[in-house]
Amino acid sequence: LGGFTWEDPLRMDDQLSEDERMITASARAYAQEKLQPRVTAAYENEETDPAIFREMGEMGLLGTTIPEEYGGLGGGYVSYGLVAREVERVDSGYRSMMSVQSSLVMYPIYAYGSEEQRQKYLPKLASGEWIGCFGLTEPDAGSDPAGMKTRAEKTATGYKLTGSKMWISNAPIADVFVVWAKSEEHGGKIRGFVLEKGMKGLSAPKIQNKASLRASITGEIVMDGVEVGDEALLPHVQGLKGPFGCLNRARYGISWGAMGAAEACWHAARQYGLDRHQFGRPLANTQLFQLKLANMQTEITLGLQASLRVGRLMDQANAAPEMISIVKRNNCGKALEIARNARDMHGGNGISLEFNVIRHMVNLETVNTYEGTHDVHALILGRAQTGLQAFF
Ligand code: TGC
Ligand code: FAD
Repeated sequence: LGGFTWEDPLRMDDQLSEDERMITASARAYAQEKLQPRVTAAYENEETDPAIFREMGEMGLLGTTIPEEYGGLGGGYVSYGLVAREVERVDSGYRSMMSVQSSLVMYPIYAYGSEEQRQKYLPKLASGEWIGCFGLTEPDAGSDPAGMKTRAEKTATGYKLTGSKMWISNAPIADVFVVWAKSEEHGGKIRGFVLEKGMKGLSAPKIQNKASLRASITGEIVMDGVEVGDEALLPHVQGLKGPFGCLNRARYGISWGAMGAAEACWHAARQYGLDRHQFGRPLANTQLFQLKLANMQTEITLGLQASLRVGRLMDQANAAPEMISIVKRNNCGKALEIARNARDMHGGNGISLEFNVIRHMVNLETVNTYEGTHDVHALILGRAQTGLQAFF
C-alpha cells in the first residue's frame, strides 16, 4: 500500500503531466506572490487593477488553450483548469477576470472569428494589453438568454446594435466587447459581434456596491445604435450554440476554480483548528471539527477528480455539455458549503476579511449563480435524463 498525503489524498499530482505540473507551479507562484498580498485591499475598496491582465499575460495565464501562433499557450483544458484553481485559491474575482478573457473573449474570436479578427485581437488579448468582456445577460434575460432584446439591424456597410447587457465582468475597463444580439438579417437568430471601446453609442457603466466578487469589476453594456462594419460580425456561428460553446469552457474552468477557493477555506480551517485552543485543547482535537475537515477533504478530492476527468475528455474533444453541468453545479455548491463551514469554524474571527474565508464565502455566492445557476444546471441534467423540458 502507498502513503497518504492529507492535502492530495488521491494523488492528483501523479495524474498530471510534467507540463501540467509546471503551469500549476507558475500559476501558484504568481497567485500567491502577486495576487494574495493585494486582494484584501482590492476587495475592501472594490477596486480592480487593470495591470493584473498584463501580469497574467506575461505569465502565460491568458488563452491557455489558444494556439501559440495567436499568442496563446497552446496548452490543454487540464492546464487551463489548473490555472483557474490556483488563481481562485486567492479570489474568485481574479479567476473571473482570467476566465472571461480566455474562455469568453479569446475562445469565440478563435473558434468563430475570421482570420483577420484572430490576428487583430488574439495576440493583444493574450498579452493582457487589451481587456475583453462578454455580453450575453440582459436586465430581463438571465437564465433564459433566448429572451434577449438586443437587436442588430443591417445597414449598408455593416450593422447597428441597440440594447443593453447587465452584470458583465470586466466591462467598464474593457477594450474589446464580444456581444450577442438577435440579427434581423439572419431571421432573428443570435449572432456574435466584436465591438471596441470608444465606438459611438457604446458605454459600460460600473455596477457599484456589490457585496460579492468585489475585486472583479462588473458593469452594464449600453448600445445606443452602435454602428459597426461587416467585419465586426463573428462569421462562423449562429444561434445560442455560439455563446453556449464559450460557456462550456468557462463553466468547466469554474468547476476547478471553485475547488481552489474551497481548498483555501479548508486549509485555513484546519490551521485555525490546530492553532486555536478552547476547553484546554486545540479545536482540531474535537470530533465535530474533524468531521467537518473530513467532509471538506472528501468533497474537494472527489470534485477535483471529476473535473480532471472532464478536462481529459475535453482534451480529446469528447466531453458532453451535461458532464460540464455536473462538475460546475456540484463543485460550486460544495465549495459554497465548505466556505460557510470554514467561516463558522473560525468563530468570530471568521467574519474578518483578515482571515479570508468570509471573502471566499461571499464570492462563491456569485460563482454558484453565474454561468448557469445551481438550479438551472439541475434542470439541464433533469432534461438529459428524462427527456422532459422543465424550464417552462
Ligand atoms: P436549448 O434549446 O437547450 O439550446 C438552444 C441551442 O443551443 C444549443 N446548446 C448548446 N450548444 C453547445 N453547448 C451547450 N452547452 C449547449 N446548450 C444548448 C442547443 O443544441 C441548441 O442548438 P440549435 O442549433 O438546436 O438551436 O436552449 P434553451 O433556450 O432551452 O436553454 C435553456 C438553458 C437554461 C439550458 C440555457 O439557456 C442556460 O444554460 N441558461 C443559463 C444562462 C447562462 O449560463 N448565462 C451565462 C452568462 S455569461 C456569465 O455568466 C459569465 S460570468 C463569467 C465570470 O465572470 O467568470
Ligand atoms: P434569474 O435567471 O432571474 O434567476 C433568479 C432565480 O430563479 C435563480 O435562483 C434561478 O436558479 C431561478 N430560476 C430561473 N429560471 C428558472 C426555472 N426555469 N426554474 C426554476 N428556477 C429558475 N453575464 C454575462 O453575460 N457576462 C458576464 O461577464 C457576467 N458576469 C457576471 C458577474 C457577476 C458578478 C454576476 C453576479 C453575474 C454575471 N453574469 C454575467 C450574469 C449571470 O450569468 C446571471 O446572473 C445568471 O445567469 C442568472 O441570471 P439572473 O441573474 O437573471 O437570474
